[in-house]
Amino acid sequence: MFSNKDEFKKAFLKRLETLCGKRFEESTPRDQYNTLGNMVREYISKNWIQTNEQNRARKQKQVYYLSIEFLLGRLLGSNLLNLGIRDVVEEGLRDLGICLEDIEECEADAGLGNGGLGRLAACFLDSLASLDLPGHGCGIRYKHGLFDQKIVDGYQVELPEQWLRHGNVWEIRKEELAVEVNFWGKVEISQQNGRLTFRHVDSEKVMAVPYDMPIIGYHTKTVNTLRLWSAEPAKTFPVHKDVMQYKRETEAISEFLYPDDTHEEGKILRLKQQYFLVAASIGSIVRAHRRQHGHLYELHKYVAIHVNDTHPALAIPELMRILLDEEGMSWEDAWHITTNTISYTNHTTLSEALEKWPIHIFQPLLPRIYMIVEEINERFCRDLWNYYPGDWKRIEEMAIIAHGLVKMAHLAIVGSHSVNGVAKLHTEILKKREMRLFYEFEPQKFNNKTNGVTHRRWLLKANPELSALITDTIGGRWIKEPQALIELKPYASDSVFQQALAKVKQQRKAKLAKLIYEKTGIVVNESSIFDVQVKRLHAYKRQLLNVLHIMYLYNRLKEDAIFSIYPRTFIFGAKASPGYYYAKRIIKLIHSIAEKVNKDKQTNEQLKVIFLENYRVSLAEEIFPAADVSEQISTASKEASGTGNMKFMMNGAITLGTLDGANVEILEAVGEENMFLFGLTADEVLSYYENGGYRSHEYYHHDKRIKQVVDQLINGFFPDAHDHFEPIYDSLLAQNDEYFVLRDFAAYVEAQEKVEQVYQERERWLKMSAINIAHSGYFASDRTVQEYANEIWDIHPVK
Ligand code: NBG
Repeated sequence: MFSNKDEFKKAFLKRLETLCGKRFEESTPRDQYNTLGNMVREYISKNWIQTNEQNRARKQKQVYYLSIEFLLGRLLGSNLLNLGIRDVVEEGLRDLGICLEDIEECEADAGLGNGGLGRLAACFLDSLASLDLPGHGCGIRYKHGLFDQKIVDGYQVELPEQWLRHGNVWEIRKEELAVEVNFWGKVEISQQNGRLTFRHVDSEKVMAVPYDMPIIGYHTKTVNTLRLWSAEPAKTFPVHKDVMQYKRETEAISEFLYPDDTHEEGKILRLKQQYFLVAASIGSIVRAHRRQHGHLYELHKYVAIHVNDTHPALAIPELMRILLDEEGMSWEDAWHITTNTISYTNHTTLSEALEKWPIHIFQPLLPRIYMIVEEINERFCRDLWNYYPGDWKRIEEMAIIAHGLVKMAHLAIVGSHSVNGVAKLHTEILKKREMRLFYEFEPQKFNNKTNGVTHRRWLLKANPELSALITDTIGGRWIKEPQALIELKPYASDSVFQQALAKVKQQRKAKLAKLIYEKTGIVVNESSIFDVQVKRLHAYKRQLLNVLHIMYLYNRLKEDAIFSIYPRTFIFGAKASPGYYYAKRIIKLIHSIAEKVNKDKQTNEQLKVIFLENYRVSLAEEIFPAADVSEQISTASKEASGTGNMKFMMNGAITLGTLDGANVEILEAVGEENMFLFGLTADEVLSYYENGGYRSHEYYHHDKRIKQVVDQLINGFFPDAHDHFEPIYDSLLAQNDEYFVLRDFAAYVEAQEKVEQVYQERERWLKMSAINIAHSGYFASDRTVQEYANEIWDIHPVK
């Protein structure tokens, strides 16, 4: 479409006039953003159509990644980058007096996810397209993504997010491809030719309308599709219902993203969302397949359906329903096809996150689906009985339906051919504990796929300064093959490289410092250690441990005249689920300590605490490149993988962490001397949980530092907090500190002292940093997705 900047400028100006109906001189940055977005979409439309046609023509096996969340962030920058036109566009715009980064700022983050799980789905889409793999996303087009966070007097306030307010240039509404989804009603059973037939009647219909977004691969012609479904009233309104109420209830299905990834809500609207996603996605997958093949007997040879956590696990009974009721297949055939089509990833072992639906909610809403789940359960229990005759206890524990509940994880395991965890340690915990009985029954299903992140967004786009240095040093092969980053290793001790690395880090710290000043009015010392913890706020992630350590440092600086520290800036970013009161108090605590430390003339040269409001993908892209220290301090065994740890590593930050999730594999990659490890191991934690033996009181009484900081939570040290931190105090003492914060405190302080010491040994630190970058290629999602493609989905690149 344009091969140089002059062509681009011409096309841009022309497009702007036709699209916005005004001259360039009168255009706003948003007009310019929209123009550019439209140009990109137009630019890729041919490849998009061709990708689809080619997949059809070659009857290529495709994967559909079903996920209730896709945390995409902004798309303009990454699309320009993947298309290889970012530089031309940037230069052309500069000629016109426009800064590309300013235009990018006009784009709202597509925040259709909570955290790790949703962002992983977005990284996978980028990798699928970039590897020319035929793989598409299916999700929900929430009108409001994850809430916007405002901090008022140190407290979190949630505002509805409005990403669609100015429209979405990337989507195309495809009304003609709408799918009808049925809720409520009843099942009519009749006999036909000696066969039972089932009809779902008197249902309430909802129209699922797809909005397709192109997923553009890096320097390739592949353009895959993310199909997001929006809920609308069906053509025929239900007769028995008030029209306005029907409209409201229907639209509510795709109105909001549930803002919690670690708690199962058990709300009917959530179940509606799940079935809506599944029925719409499978409806359209099956329609396309039928059109091509005429029948569904070989579906599993052409289609893989991946269930991202249990939220879309109803894909199993829904596919069974179609094969049984619409295609008239036998149960055995339908089950063979279904289980060979579907695969499932588990993303957490937190028991409070495991979905269990009460029958009294499930059955009336989805009567036919419930019948099928019952039948799956009955047949499964019969198999178990044959395998473990008489072992009632085991069968009861493994049943899909038990004690009035439908257990979604059990359904997902039984109905799929592959079950995977997201890091080695996590998968081992699934096999040995959480899913032990299922592993014993069908060990061949279980496998590990260690997470990864797209280095294109998290390094190439987020950190052009470091990317340029890497390419100058080892050439550009790493961009297509991230594992080639290992070629940096010989340069880790090279002083010229180290100086250059130090320089780019400094640039990005200065940039973040500027942003911090703009957002908070606080001036941070650009040569202090940037020590960062950004992630959702959750007790198991232990932001509290970080805060207690800051309080300890503050106390010592105040009380010990000869104590001093290397200047440090502690940076936090975290949203708390709106109903998670404990987490919200931790946010307040971070603000209270920040207030004290930042205002105290005696300490604020050495210590600063920053909370960056409204942490999200676009903000993360500014933070990772500027970090020196990556805080990954969850209670061992609790963090399934973590993916922030990988983004930090890629940007040369050093991990300060526990042996949890993928930290274990980062350690395997870089070695102990290139990380700061501390704390209980997963085995130790799990053994405490099983056998008892931990008394947090002992740590409180025996360590003066601990006693002091814990007491400060309630003794008036934070005058603005009143009794607000009492629940935190109680969690540590009265409730025996479920997450071992006090147990790991001393080890954490020691590890932090080591951080400070090593940071001052500049060459050593820079070497560590370089080694981390060099080994980060393994944690690129291209590797992860390639493993899924080879070992689970059996899909192959289409060139
Ligand atoms: C999260 C885990 C993270 C993991 C991501 C992606 C959920 C339910 N789980 O540790 O907590 O990195 O999934 O796998 O969001």
